[in-house]
Amino acid sequence: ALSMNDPERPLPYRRFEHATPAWFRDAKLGVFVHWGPYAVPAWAEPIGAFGTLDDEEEWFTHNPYAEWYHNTVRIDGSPARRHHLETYGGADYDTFLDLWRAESFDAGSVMDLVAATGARYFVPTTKHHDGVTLWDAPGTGDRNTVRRGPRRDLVGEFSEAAARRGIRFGVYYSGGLDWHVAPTPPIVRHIDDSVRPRDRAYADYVFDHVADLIERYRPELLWGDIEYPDAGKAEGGKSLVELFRRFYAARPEGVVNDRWGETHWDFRTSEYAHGAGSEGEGAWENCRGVGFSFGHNRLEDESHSLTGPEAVRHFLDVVSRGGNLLLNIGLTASGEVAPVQRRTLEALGAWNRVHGEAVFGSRPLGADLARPSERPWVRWTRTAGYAHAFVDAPPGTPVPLDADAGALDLPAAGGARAEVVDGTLLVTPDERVLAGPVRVDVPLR
Ligand code: FUL
Repeated sequence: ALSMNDPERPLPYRRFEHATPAWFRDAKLGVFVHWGPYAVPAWAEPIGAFGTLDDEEEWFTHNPYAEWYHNTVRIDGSPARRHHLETYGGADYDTFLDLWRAESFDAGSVMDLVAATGARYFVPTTKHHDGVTLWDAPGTGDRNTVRRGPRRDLVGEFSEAAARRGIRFGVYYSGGLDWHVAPTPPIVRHIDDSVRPRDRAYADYVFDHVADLIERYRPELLWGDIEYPDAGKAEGGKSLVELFRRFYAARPEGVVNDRWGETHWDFRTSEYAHGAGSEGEGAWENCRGVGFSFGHNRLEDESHSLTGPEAVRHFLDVVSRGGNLLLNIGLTASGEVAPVQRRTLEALGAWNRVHGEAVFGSRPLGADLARPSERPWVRWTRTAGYAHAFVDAPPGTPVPLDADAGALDLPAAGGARAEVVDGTLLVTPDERVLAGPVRVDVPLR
């Protein structure tokens, strides 16, 4: 995640001519799921949000990403290592694959929650850095969830549940790191080429996996992570270019993210605060967990997690800047959504049911028309004929809107208590029906 697209490096593969389909820009919200054997220990130090801590060694030694457990416990002197020794006697990582039972998992009820948020797409991990596949992937022998642990095709169950609800289905796949196929020392400082398997055999293995995902589940998003193995970068044979060809042949309206290396992408990505604010002009997506981890972390509570109103504000901030939010939940080993994460998704969904019409399918409002502000908190979107201001301020505070009164018909604004003083709209958000920002619709002149 740390050094994904370095513009200084040469472009090793042919660029694809594929315009980002409109549905992706309209979609605004997706739900991400991280689920794997790491949900059994479910242990990481909730030290903070990615992109807000400068010291990389500090990050990896105290990694708040619970899905990195297998890496963190191998770092000398890490608290996770101590925890692993004390709690599991230093057991082999694959013990967690067998202990993972998914006994309460019902893809339908997870997807009901996803649908209730208003999300238009859903992306589960199909193989994370531990290399465990959530379907019976070619070449994995019995090291997958069909043959061991849950003994179920989890990718298949997710994809069917999504299809039944009209939610687009995507797949996360870690091509860059696979700690099983190519055991490497733990990552302590940063992710660079030396920690990734790059050989032909691994490139073919990854190709067969992604080709199988495309064929079996017909995903509409390919969400790669930490690059593509280098031996498969050049055109010819089992290459990334061939995978993209197959993907777009199956799904002409599909999208791929920007983490397959320096290649074609339909959208760029940022993660928590990392890369946030510099996503650029094209389509992009910010991902983050409700808490500080993607994988379920039993050490996380409300204090580490977005509340409903915070999730709404983050969502609006992203959308007002032209992006999508891919909001992650980590399932517990039994297959449930932890109450703190469920509450946040439900609150976001409740807010979206009332205000989603000004968010989904919207576009950013030009800075020439109106400006966002932090204090009071104001963000803007635009739909046909309207600018929409979202305002979060203590009840009773007048909120001046920094907008161009020539282009926006402020006196005709509605949706909250609003009055025009000296050409500026004063909003008084005194009616808190819902937790979260209030909305003011301002007609465009
Ligand atoms: C990163 C990974 O290292 C994290 O574990 C997580 O999967 C995130 C979405 O991408 O690069």
